[in-house]
Amino acid sequence: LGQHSMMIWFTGLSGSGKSTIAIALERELHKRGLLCRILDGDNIRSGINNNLGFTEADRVENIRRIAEVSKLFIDTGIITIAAFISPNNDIREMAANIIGQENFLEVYVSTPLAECERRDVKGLYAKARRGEIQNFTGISAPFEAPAHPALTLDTSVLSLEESVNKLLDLVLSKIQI
Ligand code: GGZ
Repeated sequence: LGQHSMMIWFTGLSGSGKSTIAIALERELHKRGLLCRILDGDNIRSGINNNLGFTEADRVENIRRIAEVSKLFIDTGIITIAAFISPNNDIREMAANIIGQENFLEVYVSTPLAECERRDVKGLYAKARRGEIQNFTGISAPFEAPAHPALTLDTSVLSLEESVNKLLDLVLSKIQI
C-alpha cells in the first residue's frame, strides 16, 4: 500500500515558480507511470478553502486542511505535490507533523523577492505596494526561509528544466528504494 507515495511540499514567495515546477514535475512523473496529484491555490483556495483569506490564522487553517487532504491522497498511494507559500517554519512543521515527517520532502523555491516582483505575473506585487492588498507575503507579511529544505531551487539562476531534473532525481531516489 502506498509504496510510491510521498509528499512533495513546495514553499516560496508568490511568483517564485512553485506551481510551474510542480506542473513540470507532474508531467515527468506521469511519463514514468507514477500517479500524482497537485494541490495549489487554483484548486484549493477556490474550493475547499474559499472561506479563508491571508491573515496569519487563515493561513494556518489553509495549510492545516491542505495537509489533512494530502494525507488522504498519500494514504491512497498517490505522490502528492503541494504548492503553497506556507510562509513560516511553524506552519510547515504543522504540515509535516500531520503528514508524517518520513514522507515529507520540503522543496524551497528560493527565487528572490526582487525577481518575483519584477515578474509580477498577476500584478499582485504592484497592488500590494499601492496598499490595495493587505498582508501580502514579502511586502507586508513575513516570509521565513526554511532552515533545512531537502532541496533549494532558485528559478532566477536555474532553468525550468534544470529545476525539474534536480527535483526528479531526488524524488525518484526516494521512491525506488
Ligand atoms: C500572499 C496572496 C495574497 C496575500 C492573494 N499574500 O501568485 P499567486 O497569488 O497565485 O500565489 C499567491 C497565493 C498564495 O496563497 P497560498 O495559499 O499559497 O498562501 S499561504 O500558504 O500563505 O496560505 C497569490 C495570492 O494567493 N494572494 N493575496 N495577501 N499571496
